[in-house]
Amino acid sequence: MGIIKIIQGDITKIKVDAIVNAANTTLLGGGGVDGAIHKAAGPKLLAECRTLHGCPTGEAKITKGYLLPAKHVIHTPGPIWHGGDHNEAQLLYNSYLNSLKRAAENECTTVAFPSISTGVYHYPLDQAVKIALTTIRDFMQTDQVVKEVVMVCFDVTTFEAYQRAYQELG
Ligand code: AR6
Repeated sequence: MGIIKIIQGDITKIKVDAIVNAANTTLLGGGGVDGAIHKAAGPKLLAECRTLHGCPTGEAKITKGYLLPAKHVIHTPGPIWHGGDHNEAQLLYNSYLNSLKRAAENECTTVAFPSISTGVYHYPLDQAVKIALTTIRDFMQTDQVVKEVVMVCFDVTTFEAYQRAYQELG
């Protein structure tokens, strides 16, 4: 059984086995955390991403971390919020679960996540936070590889939402 930590910070600065990127289905970069990760990792990350030929929403693909302190980047496109009746909850669950599966397959014991889909993709924060924390907790209850997951919240509103939900989780 691993531990979950919640911090406020910049995921590009975190030294873990894998950081997760809230990507889009092209895997060719964008704004937000995706842009920050590509900028910090350098152009070799984009070159490797080009070989992956995109990724469906909710799936996850792994690359090296290049100039990042993290050894790997796990890229997952979360769902775009379309009101809640377009399978968004299942797809967000899939993004967390498949990212954790990629981490475990690649012997990553420490993993850092951003708050997937709650930026440009407009997933309601309080709903996304519950899915994130329960999926991570449930995965670590049975998985033997992933020992520590850090939720890296960029802004204080996101940080407080994760802290609140974490306390409610018990
Ligand atoms: N470290 C940690 N979290 C960050 C950082 C950072 N350096 N920068 C931003 N965030 P978003 P999405 C937070 O929009 O909603 C991209 O263009 C941010 O404050 O990055 O999944 C992709 O290419 C927010 O809390 O991702 C896609 O097209 C969270 O990360 C699209 O955005 C997610 O915000 C994906 O949208």
